[in-house]
Amino acid sequence: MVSTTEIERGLLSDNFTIVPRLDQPSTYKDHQYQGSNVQRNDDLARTTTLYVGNLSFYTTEEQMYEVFSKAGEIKRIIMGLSRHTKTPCGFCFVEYYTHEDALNCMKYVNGTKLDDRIIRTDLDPGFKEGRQFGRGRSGGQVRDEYRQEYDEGRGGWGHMRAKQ
Ligand code: GTA
Repeated sequence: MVSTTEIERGLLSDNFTIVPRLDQPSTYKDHQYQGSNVQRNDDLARTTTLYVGNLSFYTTEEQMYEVFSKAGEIKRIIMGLSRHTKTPCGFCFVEYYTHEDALNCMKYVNGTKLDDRIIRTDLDPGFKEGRQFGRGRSGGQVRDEYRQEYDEGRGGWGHMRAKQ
């Protein structure tokens, strides 16, 4: 049974599936991460960094500060940029000062709406220079290469669909 609170907090995606276990890291693994699985789990258990996805290309750093400071004091925000144009491409990394604040963000900010989009946060083992750039062929995120639906906030059609 879906509660009103879940709908109000934006925990439901457009097709009404409940986003599961919002306070847990996803199964995402960065294929460029250099350490072992043990090291990665250790990093995640202490991390102060979150990856934030499903952002509109038009959402500003100022808006992010406003939303993410609800979970704790922010150390820095690193905007995700197109490798080619160096313009925002729909993700960012948020660093807090404490692990507890990062966990609070997973609990209370993950799944809420920003610019009418449900944002997804994921605990991240830590930012390294270069990770701020999209890895898709078009310069943006890989997921936007394969996207089949039109998404106005993320540049319209996915790159491969646009080429068809
Ligand atoms: N902590 O969930 C995440 C996450 N994501 C999605 C990206 N990053 C993340 N970090 C955390 N959690 O620093 C980070 C990356 C990098 C930056 C940009 O954001 O570590 P990217 O999105 O451009 O590239 O990264 P990434 O992450 O290397 O892409 P990946 O994992 O290959 O693919 C993303 C999605 O694209 C897949 O889940 C899938 O839905 C789709 N996809 C990929 N390949 C295919 C394919 N062949 N066919 C169909 N769909 C595909």
